[in-house]
Amino acid sequence: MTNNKYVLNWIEEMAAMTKPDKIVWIDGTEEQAEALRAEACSTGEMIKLNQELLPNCYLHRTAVNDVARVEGRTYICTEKKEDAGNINNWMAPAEMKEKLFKLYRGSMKGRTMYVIPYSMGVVGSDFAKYGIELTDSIYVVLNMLIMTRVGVNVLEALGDSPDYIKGLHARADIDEENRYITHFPETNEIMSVNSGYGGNVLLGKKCFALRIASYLGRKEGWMAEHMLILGVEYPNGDIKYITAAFPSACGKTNLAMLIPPAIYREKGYKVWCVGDDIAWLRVNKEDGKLYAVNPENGFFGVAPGTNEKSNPNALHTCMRDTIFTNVVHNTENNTVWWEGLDNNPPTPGNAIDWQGRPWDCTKFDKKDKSTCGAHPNSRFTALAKNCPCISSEFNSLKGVPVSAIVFGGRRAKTAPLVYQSFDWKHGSFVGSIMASETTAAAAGAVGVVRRDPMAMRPFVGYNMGDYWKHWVEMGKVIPNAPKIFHVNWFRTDDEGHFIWPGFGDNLRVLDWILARCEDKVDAVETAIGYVPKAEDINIEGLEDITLDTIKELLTVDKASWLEDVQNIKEFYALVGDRVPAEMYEELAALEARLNA
Ligand code: OXD
Ligand code: MN
Repeated sequence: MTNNKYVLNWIEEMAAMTKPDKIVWIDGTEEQAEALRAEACSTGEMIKLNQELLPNCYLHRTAVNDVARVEGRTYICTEKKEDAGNINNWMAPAEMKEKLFKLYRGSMKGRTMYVIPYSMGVVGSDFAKYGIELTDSIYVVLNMLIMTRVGVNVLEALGDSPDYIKGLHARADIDEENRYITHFPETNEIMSVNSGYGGNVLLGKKCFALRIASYLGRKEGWMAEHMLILGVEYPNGDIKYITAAFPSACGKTNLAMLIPPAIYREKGYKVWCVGDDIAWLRVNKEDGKLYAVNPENGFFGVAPGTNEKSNPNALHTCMRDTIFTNVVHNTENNTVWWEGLDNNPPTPGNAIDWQGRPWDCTKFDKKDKSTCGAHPNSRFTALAKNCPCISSEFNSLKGVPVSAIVFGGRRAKTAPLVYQSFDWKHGSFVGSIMASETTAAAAGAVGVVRRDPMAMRPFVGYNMGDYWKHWVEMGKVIPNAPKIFHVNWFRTDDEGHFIWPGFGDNLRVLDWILARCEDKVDAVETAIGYVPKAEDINIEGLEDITLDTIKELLTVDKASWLEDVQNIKEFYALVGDRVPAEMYEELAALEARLNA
C-alpha cells in the first residue's frame, strides 16, 4: 500500500522481532472490516449482538486483570530524566527498549500482525498528524477503525515522509507484571505490551493525541489538551464554542452532548458536540483566535451511568456500529446492559457479567463492586457521526473558534459553581491547581482527592513544569485569546448531597460563561477570580433551586482556600524546579488576596 521506505523498514524490523505468521495491512474498507469482525466472532474474541436491535454492534470482554489504564506502568522515556519530570514515570529509552524487546521477541508467533495507517484529525488538514499502529489484536483494529480515520488515504497523505508516529502493540500474555505503556517523544515512538484494554492499546488516543501530541505541540507552538469541545447555538443561530477539561470520569462525555433544559429548548437553544475527550488547539493567523479540532473519529465512553436522562445522545450514538467492552450480556435477546442504564437488568439465567460468568442482579449491592454486572470502567466505542448532536463542524479543516476554556474538578467544598480567571496567566494557574477525586477510569484507589492540572496529570508527555510554561507562553501569542473559567458541578451540602442538579442544567452556567466572553454581564471580584452575581445564573424552571441556593454555591470560603494554598505549595514542590515563576507569582498573589 506504500513505498515509503521509513514505514517499510520499520515494519520489517518490528516483524523480525515479533515474528508474526503473517502481516495484514488495514485499508479502511468495509469489506475488510466485516471479514475481521467475522473472524473475531469465530474465535470468541467478540460476540455479535442482536442485529435488529443493535445493528453492527459487538461485545468484547477483556482479561479480568486488564480493565483500565495503568498509570503506574505508563512511562515517558526521554534521554534526560528531568525532561519527563517528577510527575511521569521515567526510564532511559535504551534501557526501556532493552526490557521491551525481550517481551516483544517472538510474541506474535502464530498470530497476525495488523498494520493500521491512521490519522488524528481530518486527513490533509493543518491539524492532522499521522500514525501507524502495528498490533496483533483484531479488537484493536476494529476499535481504531471507529476511533480514528484509517486507510490508504493516510499513506497517500504521508507520501515518502518519515513524519509519522510509530506505534507497536503486542498482547503477549496480558501479564500485569510485564505490562508497559511507553512513550518516546524524542523519536515519535509508542510501545505497548501485555494489555488489551482500550486506553492502553488504542495508541491514537491517550498515547498519541495527548502524550506525544502535547510534546509536539510545545515544540511546534500549539496545544494538545484533555478537553471536550462543544458549541452552544443561540436562538439567533450564532454558535459559540467552549472547550472544557475535567479529570477522567467527571462527566465530560455528558457535558459534551448535553441537552438544554426545557426552558432553553423552548427559546431555541441547541448544543452541538465537536468532541468529548481531546482537543488540539492552534492559533488562527487570520483572526488571531484559538481554534480547536477533535482529532478523534469516535467516542470511547464509560457505559455505566449512561442513560436516557444522563446522556440520551450518547445512548443513541451507541445503538449501532458500536463495540461494547466489559458490559453485561443479556442472553435473552442478545443485547447489553450496564448499571445505571435502566431499572430492567436481565434476569438471573439470562445475564452474563463482564467476566463471562452467570450474573444474578438480585445480589447486586451498590457498595460491593464485585457484585456489578458491568465493570465500572466498561466502555462503548461508537462513531461520532452517529451522534444525534454531532456538530456540522466535526470534519472542519480549520476547526472552531474557542470563546471560553473551562476547567473543572470534583470538589465537595472548596470551589464555587463557577468563577472566571482574571486573565490568561491567572487562568493557566487555575488550570495548574485543578483537583479532583480519583475514578474507576484508572486502576488504583477510588475517591482520593488528587491534583490533576488541566486534567492532564496522566497525559503530559514531558515535564509538567515545562507544560505550564507552555501554557503561559501560548497566552502571549494568541491575540484574541479565549477567557478561562473554572466550574464545579459537585459541591455538596452538609449531608453530602450534590446541590447543583448538573447534566443539562449545566448549560445555565455555560450561558453565564459565554455572556462574560461577550461582555454582556457583570461579575463580583473575589480573591480567587470573578464570581457571578447570584441573580445572573438563570434558575427559571428549576424546582429546588432558589437564589439562596445559588448564593451558597457561589461562596468562596477563605479558610478552605488557604488550606488549599498549602496543598498547592506541596504539589508545586513535587512538580519540582521547572514550575515557572509565573505560577509562583500567581500563587503568592492568591494567598495575599485571601489574607487581605
Ligand atoms: C478516558 C480517560 O477518556 O481515562 O478514558 O480519561
Ligand atoms: Mn479522557
